[in-house]
Amino acid sequence: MQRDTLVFDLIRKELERQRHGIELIASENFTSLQVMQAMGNVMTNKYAEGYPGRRYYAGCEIVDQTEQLAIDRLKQIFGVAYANVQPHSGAQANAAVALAVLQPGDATLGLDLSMGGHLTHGSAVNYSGKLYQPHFYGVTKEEGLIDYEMLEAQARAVKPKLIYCGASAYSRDWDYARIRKVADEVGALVMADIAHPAGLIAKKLLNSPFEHCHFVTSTTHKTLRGPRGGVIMMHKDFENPWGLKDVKGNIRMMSNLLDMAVFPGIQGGPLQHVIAAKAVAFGEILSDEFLVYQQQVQKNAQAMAAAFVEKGYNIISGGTDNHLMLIDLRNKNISGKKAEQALVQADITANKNMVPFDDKSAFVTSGIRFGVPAITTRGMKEEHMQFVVNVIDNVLMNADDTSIINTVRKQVNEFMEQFILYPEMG
Ligand code: DSN
Repeated sequence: MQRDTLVFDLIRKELERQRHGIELIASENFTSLQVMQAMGNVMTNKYAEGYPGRRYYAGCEIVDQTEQLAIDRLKQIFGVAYANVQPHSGAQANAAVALAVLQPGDATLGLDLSMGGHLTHGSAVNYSGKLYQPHFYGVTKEEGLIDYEMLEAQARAVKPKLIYCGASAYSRDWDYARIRKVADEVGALVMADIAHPAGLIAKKLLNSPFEHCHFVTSTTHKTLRGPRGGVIMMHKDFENPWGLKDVKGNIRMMSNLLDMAVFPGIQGGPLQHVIAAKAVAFGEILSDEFLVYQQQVQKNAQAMAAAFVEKGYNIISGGTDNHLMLIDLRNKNISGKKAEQALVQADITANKNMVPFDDKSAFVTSGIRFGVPAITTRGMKEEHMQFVVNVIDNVLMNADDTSIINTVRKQVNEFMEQFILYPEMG
């Protein structure tokens, strides 16, 4: 077969793009070389429907070992009794929990997407809003903090079967214990989606959801710095509250219902090459080096937030506890859309984002979200955050001036040369 130079040339160009730019999309990161190498392997050729030791195909002895290793390492990272490493993405992990827990039409309660929540927590355009009956809580207008009183009032009013917590654009920590309290009161189960802050939670730099939430889901490619994918965990297994029984008449455990929800519920053959890469990433997360990385993520986010505040930017909630911040650009007279477009011209990538109580649509938005996991992996420290904020500010304040933006792009490209990405790739 002839080498497909067309595609490999594009892959090379993407490497160059990643090398030259400042990557501030809060949900992105750069895997280690060994995580990437583990992903491109012969396990992609293997069908392995089922779970280690109980597959529907022959020849799974080796992939059983990588999947078991991934499960064991993930359990060790978070100190949990149950882990499923097969979800192809965070959205799949969340869909599996919903399938295991809910019946069509059941009420759910999650953080509103426009307030920092996630599509899979009940958005009208997602299965979670179409199959189930979604209700929402928000953040307070004054402080931009989770409105726990609203959450509690909504829970008492709508009696959800499942309460979602976790967000994709919220820079503060969560009070999981408080959510569990009201969940118990109204008979709801709680799912924490920690896709964004999972790496910080893994190293105990943020509150742990595990003892308070029945289910915890995550992606593996954000702060966890692994390959693209999802996982589901439970601190401890428990009998399903609906009395569902197996063929022997035993009440099914939630672990069994979750496994069945992933396969055969919503997925077929697991991506065993990605699971091998997850195992490698989980090994890295167990190291002390990963603690140092996460501590740096937190320090960089705080330094960046302080530099933005200094320049008069309005950060929702006033700062950050984690790896990201959401900025309301209205006092700077530029929309999120225009800011995103201007920044990308300067090789700075970030995403427009609705802010709480936004008066603009999701396509335009009043806000922009910045995250530091990727630039921290590149090797940036607190002292580099001032440069990053200066170039962003220069672009946003001169968004229509092509010549200034071109000058900033050159400064960005030159600056990034000191943070070498994948030197082994030549
Ligand atoms: N797309 C992810 C993010 O950017 O936060 C969430 O799924």
